[in-house]
Parts: sequence; structure tokens; C-alpha cells
Amino acid sequence: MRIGITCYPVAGGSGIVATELGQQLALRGHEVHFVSYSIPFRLDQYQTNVFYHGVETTAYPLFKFPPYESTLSAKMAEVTRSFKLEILHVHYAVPHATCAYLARQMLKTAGEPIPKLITTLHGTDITLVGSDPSFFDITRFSINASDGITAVSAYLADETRDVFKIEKDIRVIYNFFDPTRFKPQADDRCRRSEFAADHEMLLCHISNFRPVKRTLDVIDIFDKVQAELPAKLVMIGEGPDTVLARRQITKRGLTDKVIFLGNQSRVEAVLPCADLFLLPSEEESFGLAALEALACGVPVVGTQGTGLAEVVVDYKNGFLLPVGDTASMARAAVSLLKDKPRLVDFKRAASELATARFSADRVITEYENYYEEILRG
Ligand code: GMT
Repeated sequence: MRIGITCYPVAGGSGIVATELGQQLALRGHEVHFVSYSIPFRLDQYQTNVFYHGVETTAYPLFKFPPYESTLSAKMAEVTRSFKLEILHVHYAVPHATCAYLARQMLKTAGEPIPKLITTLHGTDITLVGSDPSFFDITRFSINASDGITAVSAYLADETRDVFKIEKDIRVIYNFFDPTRFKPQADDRCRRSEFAADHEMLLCHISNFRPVKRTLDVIDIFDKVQAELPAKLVMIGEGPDTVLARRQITKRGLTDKVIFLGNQSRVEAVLPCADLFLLPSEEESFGLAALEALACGVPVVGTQGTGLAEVVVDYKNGFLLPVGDTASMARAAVSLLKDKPRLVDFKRAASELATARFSADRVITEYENYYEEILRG
């Protein structure tokens, strides 16, 4: 198949899923064309069957906001025409589904073949951005204008139906990980000793440090844990709350115990070193970072009532607790970290359950089958 993929190219779950989906499809012999404003974050090396088409925006005194939507739509139409794309698969509804709709209208008006449009919903496009009144109508319209709609969890599919009153089928296709990259490591290849001494537990958090991730809760949980046992915390990613997080760490006298790595494109080099992953988000449609941690054999402490419940199996490979209840999260973490045999069981269950449900081999086949179903109409 010849597939166009549009996503946000910056560090963030939807861009990562879109990129790795494209790479996996290319490995299976499909031709994949990324259309975006810069090379996606994890598209960091040449791969057969993978192409990138940059979208330019033009600065002009009249434009307070350069019209990215217009140039993206035109580029989608141009790439579709030049490479005879059969599918435009957009990740994140706003504005990608709208732009793909426009691209198709341009091709239709010119009497040219029209690709199928598939929109994958990732979370904040529905739960935060989509429910902002100014985005509501256009998001609903664009979702409804898609030939196929997928959501990364049943939780998100339900939210979408509820919020947008969508009657079309929304197919749940879970996020995935590449088991050749994300796996536990028996030896010290992840260089654990760079982060923690042998007697210290290593906790980890990865996010874009947006308020929805509750990064300050991560620090509060870690503070409580390190008061009970020797521990270090490694934080990966950056965003609006990075400064707040750093301030909080200094204020609590934790500077020597917290390592900030900033954005990293190869988190699998660090994750297997960790003993526990913290993701106390307010909202999480899936929690790709948690899945990548589990795949590396790292149990997760996170929040209940979100899509994370479809990824973490409570009391088997992690604990899910109410949003903001950092005391319970810290208690759960300490009791697990202090109980070595149980920790070993949780670590084993983490990678086993992740592999059974979310391995790329399985999920990519679901996408291929879905593409074929949509192409058949
Ligand atoms: O908020 C983020 O973490 C970024 C956002 C994105 O679209 O890049 O992540 C969402 O999509 C990810 C990939 O499907 C999911 O794993 C995250 O759970 C989801 N984030 C939220 O729902 C907050």
C-alpha cells in the first residue's frame, strides 16, 4: 500500500506512534510518506520505503499567524498526486483531519483519484483541545468526514462518542512497542550505575511536562519514597512545567537525587535500568510512556479512571490510584520496592503482559487489516 502519514513531529505520544507505525509498515514493504513541518522526532535514520515531505509556512506582514493549515493541505494533495497515495492516515484530529479533508476536496475538484482518510485519535485532541468550544464543531466535522476512525484505547473511543456524539464506528487499535528495542536487560547495558548506586532504587518519569502530567506529583511521590529507602529519580522530557519541577526539587533539597535528561529519542537505553515508573497524570488516553516502561520490565504507578487502566494491570504489573493521591502512590511504591520477591514478579509480569497485548507484530497487523477494510469501502 502507499500511505501518507501526518503527525506532530515533536516529542509526544501521537508523533511517536505515527512515526513507529510508518517505520513498521515500511519494514513490511509498504511505501510510507510522512508529511509534516519537520522530520518526526524518532525518524532519526534512513529507512527503505520511508519518505519525508516538509511543509513550509510563509511569513508575510499580513499574517499574524502563518497559515499552516493551507500549506499542509496543499502539500498533502501534492504528495498524494505525485506518489499515488491510497490512504492519508492522520494522527491527532486538530488540524490534521481537517487538512486531509481539504486535500481530498482539492483532488476531487480536479477530478483526480481521492485517497481514503483515516484519523487516529490520541487523547488530548479529544479530551482537552477537542472539548474547547472553539474547536468543537471543526473537530466533530473532521472526525465524521473520515472514512475510518481509530482510537488508542476503549476509554478514548467512549470519550469521543460521549463528547462529540459520533455515531460512526470508532475502531480501538492500541498503541504498541517494538520488542526488539524495548525489552528488559539482564546486564548493565543501560549503565544503571550512571544513575544510581547498587543499593539505591531507581525511579523514572517520562513526559512532555505539561500540567496534565502532574509532574509535581511525581516529585512529591519520589520525595516520600526516598524518605523510606535509598532512591534516585531520572526524569526524561521537557515542557511548560520543567521550571516548576526543578524549583520544587531544589526547594525540597532533592537536587542530588534527581537526574534530568531532557528529551531523549532512545528512551529504551535508560528505561530498563529503572525499578519503577511514575505516571500520575490527570488524564491519559493510553500512556505510551508507561507501556514502553512495562515492555522494559518496569512496573508502573499511575492513576485510575483513564486509559492507563487498559495498559497497567492493577496489582500485577503496577498500581493505579486516584489522581492526586500521592500518599497512596508513595505507599504502594515503597511496599513494592521493599519486597524484593514481589518486585521481581511485577517486573516479569510487566514485560510478559505488555508483550502479549501490545507487541508491534500484533498491532501493525491490525492496522494493515483496518487499512484493507477501509480501502474495500
Ligand atoms: O499529552 C501527551 O502526552 C501528548 C499526546 C500526544 O498526542 O502526543 O499524548 C496522547 O497520545 C499518546 C499516544 O497515543 C497517549 O499515549 C497519551 O496517553 C495521550 N496523552 C493524554 O491523553 C494526556
